[in-house]
Amino acid sequence: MRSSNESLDRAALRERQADRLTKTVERAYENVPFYRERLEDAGVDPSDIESIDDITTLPMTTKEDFRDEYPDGLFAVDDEELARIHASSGTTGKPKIVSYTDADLDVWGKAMARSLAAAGVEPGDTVQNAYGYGLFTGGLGFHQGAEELGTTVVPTSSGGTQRQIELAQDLESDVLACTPSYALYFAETAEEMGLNPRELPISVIAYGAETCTEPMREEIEERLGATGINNYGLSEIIGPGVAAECHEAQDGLHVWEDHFYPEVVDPRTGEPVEEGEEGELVLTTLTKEALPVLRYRTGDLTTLNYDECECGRTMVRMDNVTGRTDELLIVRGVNLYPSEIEHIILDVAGVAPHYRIDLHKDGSLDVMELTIEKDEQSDRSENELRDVILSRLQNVLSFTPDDLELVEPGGIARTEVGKVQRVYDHRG
Ligand code: DLL
Repeated sequence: MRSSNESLDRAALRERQADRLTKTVERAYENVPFYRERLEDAGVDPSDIESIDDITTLPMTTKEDFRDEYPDGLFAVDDEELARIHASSGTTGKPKIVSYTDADLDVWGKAMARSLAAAGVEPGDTVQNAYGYGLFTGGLGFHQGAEELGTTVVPTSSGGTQRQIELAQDLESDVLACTPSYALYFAETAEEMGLNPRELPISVIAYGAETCTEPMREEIEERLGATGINNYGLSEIIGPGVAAECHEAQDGLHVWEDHFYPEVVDPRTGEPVEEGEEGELVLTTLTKEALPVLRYRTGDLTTLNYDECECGRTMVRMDNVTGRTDELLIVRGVNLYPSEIEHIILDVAGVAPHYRIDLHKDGSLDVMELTIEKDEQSDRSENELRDVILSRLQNVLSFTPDDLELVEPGGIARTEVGKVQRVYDHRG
């Protein structure tokens, strides 16, 4: 099930984007003092926008701007027009408050319904929604989309995993919506209950909200006997429903760019990169009323791919997020992203996709400890595993940790809800 908007020819799409961008800039200029000042400083008048390429003349918005304008300095409507508030908390400071009018909720529901349809979910299916309900956009975002598509939603929220597994069996849930780490936890819990997770009725896992590498997807698909589909989004832009993979290709996430316009820039300079190069994703809302956002620096690293997709959708695809600009670890001067380390670990037979990185100081020297869980089924010796991992890290990243610890399956603490923390930086 796909709407014609998803396969518009690109010239028509660009026209629609330009028209919507002009309206968004007008709205921001007229209703948000923050944007009026920024646009004036940049010497841009909303009437200057003639094509979508003019977007590069607009000022950028950052996480700090959300914090500085807390709670509602970026809102473009009066309180009476607001229909919902969500919030996204970071590791420091105040949460980012985001808001929606009725029309925004409608766009969100439709964008999420598109995402679920792209995953192969059909009206009449049963969607067990294990994203957290509350201020987090995951729960209610998926909920609305699943209703909009005409499925039956089971709003389990996160946690209570044994009960969730029983419900999935009894209600014959076709789809499990959750973070990738929860999908694996779900499989492990089912195994502990003496069940074979592959025999559960679930055939689609709509995962998202945190990075999931290809080997981790394979593991989720293998253990649960289901198709894993990646969903991307962020509260500042709308929540989940910004981009989603199609089940036909499972090769990049179609950005719903009639509503959210993507650019990729060099994170150091903010200048657009060449087509096909990796950089920081920058998003502009094209239809939001309550919270129009111009050129938001997401901090997420990815690549855009304009090649035709086998599914027939014309909307650009973003690659899996490979890391975050603010996740860069500089260890003894070497630049490392946790995702690069994860990629290597996941490729080694005999270890599980569970790891943690601890960073300490020894005097002025950085020290890194890497802890990895062994796989239950592995018959490789610890020494052999250690040699393979260390040599791969050295070959690929020219870096090895000071200490590598292999622990028994289940040896690394699991979170039952939310996003997993992989990096513990104790360097202060
Ligand atoms: O995580 C929205 C969401 C909910 C997306 C459910 C998908 C599914 P926030 O809490 O605001 O919103 O966090 C947004 O999470 O900037 C990324 O760094 C990360 N993120 C979200 N989806 C993915 C993904 C939701 N598929 C931040 N892959 C974003 C990698 C993701 N990272």
